[in-house]
Formats: sequence, structure tokens, C-alpha cells
Amino acid sequence: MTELTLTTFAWVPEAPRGHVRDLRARWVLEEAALPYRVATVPRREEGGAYLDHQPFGQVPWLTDGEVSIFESGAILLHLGGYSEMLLPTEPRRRAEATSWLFAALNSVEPAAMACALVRFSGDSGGMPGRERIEAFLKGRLGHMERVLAERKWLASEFSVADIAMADVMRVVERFAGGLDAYPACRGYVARATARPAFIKAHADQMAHFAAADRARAGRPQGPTAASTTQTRTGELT
Ligand SMILES: N[C@@H](CCC(=O)N[C@@H](CS)C(=O)NCC(=O)O)C(=O)O
Repeated sequence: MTELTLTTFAWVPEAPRGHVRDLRARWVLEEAALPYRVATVPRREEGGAYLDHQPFGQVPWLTDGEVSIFESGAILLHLGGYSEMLLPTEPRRRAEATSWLFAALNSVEPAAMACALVRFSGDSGGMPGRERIEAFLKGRLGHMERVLAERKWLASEFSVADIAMADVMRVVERFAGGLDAYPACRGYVARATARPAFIKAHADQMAHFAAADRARAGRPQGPTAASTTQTRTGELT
């Protein structure tokens, strides 16, 4: 097997910790028990090498030997290929998993992000379009509530679709109004995030940024390139 390297930011402020999208990649890597290392880029780096891997200057991206993949959904699909459970090969089951994966990223995440952005903007209620944006998210969550009231996972078994959907719903819970009105969605997030792979992935991301805080505290000024790497054991080197 070739070496898997996941690249994320060297450091981010407190607020997004636990939600930086490398979490989705860490989660699938842990579910599939794949060894990997973590590499970092500074948050605002500009220039060829970075943009060659992630054309929007974002994280995460993954390299699998010579293959470089950006977009968390594409990373989930790529790594799901290493696990029959996470991305089944039987056509009907695969279609279920891929449909729900795209639903998470294409039908629910845009509404969640729009709502979170409105709230981050500090708007106290007067922003034009706010009600529409909130209604958009409510509509999507209403449909997800109906679906999740009747099933444990989106496809027959836990799959890459659940990693994406549960992570999107975590954003709703924390940054976009919460899930009080959606008990089935809330229960689904609780089920997904109780999985040992999520717990490990989340702890590793938090430890990664805590280590970056310590490194910064020992330096006179802000973020610069770091070459932190991290193994599945969570050790920083
Ligand atoms: N659609 C992308 C979104 C990636 C994304 O938004 N990454 C954030 C971190 S979670 C980022 O890099 N933000 C900095 C920026 O957009 O400049 C994916 O799912 O991978």
C-alpha cells in the first residue's frame, strides 16, 4: 500500500477546532484502519505548490502515493474504496451510499453553511434574506428528520455518507441554530459521534491544534510553515 498523507492547516483559532474538514478524512481513515500521516500548511499561504493540490487554497487534501485528491467528499470516496463497508461495491448499495454522500454535501451542507455564515456575520435579525436562508435549512432538516426517524444509518450500514452527513449536522448543532426541533437528527449525530473512529479523529484534530498553540507560544510571532506530522497513534513528531 502507498503512503497516505493528509494535509491540513498548521494552526486555526479556537472556534473552528473540531470542525476543520480534515476531520472527515481522519474519521474515514480511522474507520478503515488505514495508517496515515498528517502534514501541514500555514493558513494563508499563497503560491504554486499549495494551489496545485487545493485550487481554492483550502484544506484538506490527501495524497495517496502519486495521487492527490482535494474536496472532502472526493477524499471520502477515494478512501471508501479501501473498505467494503464504507463504500460497498454492490451496485444498489453503492448507489445508496453515494447518493446520500452527495445529498450531505450538495443538499444539506449549503443550507447549513449559509445559515452559519449569517450567524457568524453578527447579524441580529435584520439581514435581508436571513429568513429565507433559515427556512431553506429548516426544509432540509425536516426531510432528514423524516428519513432518520426510520433508519439507523443512511445506507444499509454505516458508510462514508454518514461521515459527511453527521459532520454537516454537527455544524448545524454548533453554529446554525441547533437540532432541538429535530430529535432524530440529533440522535443520529450522537450515534455517529459515539463511534471510536470519530472520537479518535476528533481528539487527534484537537491535539494537533493544541500542539500548534504550544509551538506558537514558544515563538515570537504568528503562524509560519510547520512540518508537523501525525500518525494514527496521534503522536506528533
Ligand atoms: N468543499 C471543501 C471545503 C473546504 C473548506 O471549506 N475548508 C476550510 C477549512 S474547514 C478552509 O480551508 N477554509 C479556509 C478558506 O476557505 O480560505 C471541502 O469539503 O473540502
